[in-house]
Amino acid sequence: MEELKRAVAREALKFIEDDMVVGLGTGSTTAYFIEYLGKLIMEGELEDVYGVPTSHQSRLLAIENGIPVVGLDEVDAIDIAVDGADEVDPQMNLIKGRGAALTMEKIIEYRAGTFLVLVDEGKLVERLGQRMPVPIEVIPAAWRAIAEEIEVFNAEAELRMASKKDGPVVTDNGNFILDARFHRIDDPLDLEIELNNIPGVVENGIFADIADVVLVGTKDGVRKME
Ligand code: ABF
Repeated sequence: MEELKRAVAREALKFIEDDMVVGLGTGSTTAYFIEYLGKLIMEGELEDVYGVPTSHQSRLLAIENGIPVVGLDEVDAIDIAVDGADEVDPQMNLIKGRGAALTMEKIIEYRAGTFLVLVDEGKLVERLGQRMPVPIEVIPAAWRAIAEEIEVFNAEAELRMASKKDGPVVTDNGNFILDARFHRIDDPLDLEIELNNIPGVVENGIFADIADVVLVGTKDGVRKME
């Protein structure tokens, strides 16, 4: 599994050129990409490449690996964003957010000229929601009200806990995460919009129709969906 992640991360480097501003995703697959990208920059193979991190985690990792980082408000545009996903359907709609960084990820990836997704073949599904719940970032005070409201969508939502002792997971933005299991997601784009219409919802982990290229690590090599 780790080898598949490394293989897609290596393949992703082919998309990066001098003078690019690169959105840096979160998670274990992207961590390899950040490591390899840092190496190319440090060795002088790539020049004037800047990273825009999607989380504290990816920011620290980028700094550690020698990638100059800038904030979203310091750049005119993002050329490419590279990130993992939890599920990918045949139309390249995604579920993301296991790392609780979905809001910043969506802000950056939506704005990127190219959004490149890195997954292993175990993430491919026929229909979104088949295996993974949809993470929803919510204003803390509203978590219970929103969890109840989500039932209207024929789903059950659970507050994500760090542990019993440490309490709920708190995002980089100071919010909570609800994990919502939907019995069936027929129209990802429609559900993405509907969920964001609930007051108190900051963002949800359905990324419908924004991926441009998906690199899939398989035992027989890296496959490209676009
Ligand atoms: C982040 O990392 C998330 O949006 C997604 O949930 C997760 C994928 O992580 P991994 O590559 O470790 O499976 O991008």
